[in-house]
Amino acid sequence: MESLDRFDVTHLALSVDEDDIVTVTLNRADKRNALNAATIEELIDVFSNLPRMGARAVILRGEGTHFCAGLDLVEHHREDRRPDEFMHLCLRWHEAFNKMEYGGVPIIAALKGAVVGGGLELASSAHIRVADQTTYFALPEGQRGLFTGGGATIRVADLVGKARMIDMMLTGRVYKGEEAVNVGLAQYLVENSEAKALELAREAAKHPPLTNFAICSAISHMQNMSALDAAYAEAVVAGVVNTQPAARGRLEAFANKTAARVRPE
Ligand code: 1HE
Repeated sequence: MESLDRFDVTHLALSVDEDDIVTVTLNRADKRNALNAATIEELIDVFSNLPRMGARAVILRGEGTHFCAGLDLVEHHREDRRPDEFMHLCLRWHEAFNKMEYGGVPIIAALKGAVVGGGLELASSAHIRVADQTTYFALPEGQRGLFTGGGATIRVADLVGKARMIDMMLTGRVYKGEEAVNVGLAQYLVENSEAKALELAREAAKHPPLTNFAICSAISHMQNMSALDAAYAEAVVAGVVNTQPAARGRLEAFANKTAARVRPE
């Protein structure tokens, strides 16, 4: 893939491995990776460009012991923003997170420690969430006198349902461990979330990019449509993806009985 040198980042750290799997690290450990306005701009830049630069999958992680403490509350306090200023800031958050969710490249969030407030909004924009035993999820906006502004009303409500989200916001309820998996906040609970995220990324990266593009954009788009339009859009996407040259060899292998069969472990 293209070199990552083109990115001018200070709050994020970027690296790529030999399989074109990119690791995006939230790099403000001393601030528990709180999301200031500058970090959001870096996320927009990175996730607007990574898909067309040839990234096959992305691991999203945090430096230090916490994934992300959400909105930079100190910056927000210092800036003393007007309503219109904060609204515009939220639109930048949405820009970043929409680039992630709809960008067409699998993003796997390797979680640990706090995944709270805007940190949960960020994590819920990834396609897969992997938690470890230290990971906990919360929406502490209520206790800060705030409201979610980075898409939680859409994505967190999608993951856990409206009633649980309202409970999290009204009562400060914290989810962790198996319970977090059971309510849909994470898909995996493991000893080492970063190792597992990399394993999952390698698995996903074996697919043709066009197939992953469909999985990591079309499903989200279709959820925004009526069932009738979604069915039509699905047929169009499948028309393109399911006839791609990259699928032919795989179909031939199945027909020749050389391809792996689908079996439980
Ligand atoms: C921060 C932030 C932050 C830490 N903004 N600076 N999110 C929250 O309500 C969560 C707020 N944070 C915490 O509850 C705790 O910091 C943690 C549980 C995440 C970590 O605790 P701990 O004991 O490891 O760290 P700490 O001592 O609290 O903080 C260490 C430093 O990180 C300290 O800075 P320092 O300069 O005094 O060393 C903290 O100020 C800084 N820090 N979290 C700014 N969030 C689009 S709307 C979204 C709305 C929301 O996200 S609201 C939820 C906000």
